[in-house]
Amino acid sequence: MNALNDVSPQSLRTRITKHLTYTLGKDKSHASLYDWRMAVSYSVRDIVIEPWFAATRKTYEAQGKRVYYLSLEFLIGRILGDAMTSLGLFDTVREILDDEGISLWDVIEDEPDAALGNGGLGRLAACFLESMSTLACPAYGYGIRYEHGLFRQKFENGSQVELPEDWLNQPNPWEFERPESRYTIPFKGHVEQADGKSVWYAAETVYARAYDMPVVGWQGKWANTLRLWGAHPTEMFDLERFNSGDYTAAAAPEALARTLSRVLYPEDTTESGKELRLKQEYFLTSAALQDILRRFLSEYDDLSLLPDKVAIQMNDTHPALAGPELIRLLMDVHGLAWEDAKRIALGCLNYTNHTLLPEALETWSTWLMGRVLPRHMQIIERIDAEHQSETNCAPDLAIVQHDHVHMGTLAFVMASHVNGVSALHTDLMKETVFAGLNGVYPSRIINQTNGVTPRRWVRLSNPALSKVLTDTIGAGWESDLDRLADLAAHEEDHDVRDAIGAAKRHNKVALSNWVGEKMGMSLNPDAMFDVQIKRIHEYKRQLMNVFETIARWSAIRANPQGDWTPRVKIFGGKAAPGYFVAKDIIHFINDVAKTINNDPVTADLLQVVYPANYNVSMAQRLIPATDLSEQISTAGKEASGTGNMKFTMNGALTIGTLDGANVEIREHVGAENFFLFGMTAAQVQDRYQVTDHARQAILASQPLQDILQMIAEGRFSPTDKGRYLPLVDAMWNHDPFLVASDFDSYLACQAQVDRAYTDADQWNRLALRNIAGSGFFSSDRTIKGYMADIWDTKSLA
Ligand code: GL9
Repeated sequence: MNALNDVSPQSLRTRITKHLTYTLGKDKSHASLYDWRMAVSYSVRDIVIEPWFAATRKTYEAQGKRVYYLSLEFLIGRILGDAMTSLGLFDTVREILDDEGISLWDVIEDEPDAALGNGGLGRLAACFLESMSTLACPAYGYGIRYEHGLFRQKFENGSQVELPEDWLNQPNPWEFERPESRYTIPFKGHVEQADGKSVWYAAETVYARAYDMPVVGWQGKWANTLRLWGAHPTEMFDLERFNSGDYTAAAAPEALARTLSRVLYPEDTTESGKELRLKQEYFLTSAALQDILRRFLSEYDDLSLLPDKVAIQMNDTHPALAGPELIRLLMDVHGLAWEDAKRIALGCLNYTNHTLLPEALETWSTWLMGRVLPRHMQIIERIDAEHQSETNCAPDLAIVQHDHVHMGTLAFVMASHVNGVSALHTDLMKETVFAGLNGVYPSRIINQTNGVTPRRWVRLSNPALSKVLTDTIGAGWESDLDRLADLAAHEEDHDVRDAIGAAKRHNKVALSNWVGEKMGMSLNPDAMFDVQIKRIHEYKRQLMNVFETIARWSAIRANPQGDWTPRVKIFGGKAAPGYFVAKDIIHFINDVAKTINNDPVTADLLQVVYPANYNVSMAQRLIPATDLSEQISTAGKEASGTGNMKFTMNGALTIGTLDGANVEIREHVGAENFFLFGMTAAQVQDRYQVTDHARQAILASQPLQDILQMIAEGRFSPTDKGRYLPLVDAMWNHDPFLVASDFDSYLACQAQVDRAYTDADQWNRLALRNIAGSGFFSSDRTIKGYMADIWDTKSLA
């Protein structure tokens, strides 16, 4: 059944008017942009319902396996544009709104971003949900309905300031609240043994209430559910206290319960170690598993069948309590024996690792774990004891070490499959952090290179390029991205190369207009747009990019009449609120931007732009308008990257290191179409053996010495000349991510990029080859890999 069969423009028009009238209670003459957006959203949502129901029906009929994707983060972004794209309703809705004098783009932009994630890990989960629907893979996403998503970023005198994000301050038209789907989540208290059974007497409880969002796939043929849990009090409002005038105390239990789903932790690749975070992790995990078991038992009565019907994916270690929790539910609630419970749990569970950075690997003190989840602490200890005795492993492979539970080890031991997210990352997992576990559980680690959905990241965000693609290779590439390879046959066609260049130029003009409106800067759309957008982190080396910007600025000033390639350097990204080095980097970028943008000598040749509050919607604007994609992390540190893939699909060329998925991107697009620089992961390891690597590299690089000198002199902070002395000192003496050691190689590579850009036709040719080679990076390919190698599930298309 195709959802679009009965969507005529007239019926959609009627639907929108009806929702405006009866759902919003507004007359057209008084309807605000918000009212229109809600009416359009409800109308589009209506159309998703039929494939959504049909998918549920087919899934029950097929009696097949369902996939459950457990993630503390889903970075969805705006939904309306994506849903209209999938359903092919863009033009119809635009015409309807045009007739009312309403701009479709204004309506789309009125929607708040659903920012229930920090960065790549959360956005990957969102792309996966969309691909699972496109592939008709029966699946549920399980997450938390954070009232406040990732903070809003603003700059005050160049420094990051965090403001609360408030997307649920208004109704969310995409969700269905399910008050009847509710589970009790216990915390704390103590465990007693009775008749050989363990009984956990919890001291606190909250309810997890389900909120469902349909996730529609390409062309509306299938829709899965994203089920987000909101925390609600189990204790009723205390009327007696209220009546006696103690209003605050009367509301206290309710407020306390709700804190569980109040905010997303803004940490990215660092560990927070907070009790509330542990409770959030358990809240999601327990609610999801109770829901999974309820659904299973509504269809089957033999729990030993669970691994045949249920595949659970743990997105990083955040839901790693799924192991002990599933064992607990199977034993304490459903009466299974330990051996059976453990075997069944292991058969269902899988774990994806997303980072090797040691500071990001979660641990919880046994004291905290034992206090918040006393029954789980017992189960973890038993899993650990058996793990150690069965594998006879070294003590450093234990789950509990030095009074801390190592969640990576727990997830690994309780998973059928453990996967990395790029070929290099998976190899490094086996060689480094998970070498020992790989030894005792051989062949458990496999690779599934990340991907991104081309529906949102090309078709929706880049209509100009999408038209060129369809005109050139025909329709259908959106759901069969390998077809982009057909572009290669058109490489010699001047018109196709021109069309690709014209689409890029169109997007750059649109971005320039937006920057003009938002920041009052006027950009030169003929300059090369050089973009680095991602979380601000030392290992991602935004600093190296700023240093190159300074070198460029100095060089132009020394010879303003030289043969320069004009560039616009664009940065975007947030720093974790407690990551002070990253916040200094933000301040520094803004100070450098201010200095350079106020220099009339370089004005036509170099501009630096850092729009505040980078998010999914901003990425959708920036990526299609990018000529050069900066993927410059220290080799071995970026597990995969996914922005790198989005840029490639949109015809940007990459300057990058052999890190994460860059390695595979380069293989797919061809080495001659990729600007490579820097040390390999192996060379990085060797370099760390040199104790004064930074000092040596700086002394060998005149440009770097000059840059550090300018910074130390206060050229970018004239009102506070010493502001960046600590940064300069850290460069000479620490430089943990080898900016200095890779700098000259980066500088030389950037000069190569400049030369390449002067030949516009050749650049378009390289862009074409990048697009043609990007088909592999569709998340459809990734999900097919998970279905075949990990979940053992079939498409119900
Ligand atoms: C990350 C990795 O750092 C990225 O390289 C990877 O592409 C994504 C998705 O696999 O996962 N791991 C991680 O903790 N984050 C990632 O982006 N951080 C955030 O999501 C903020």
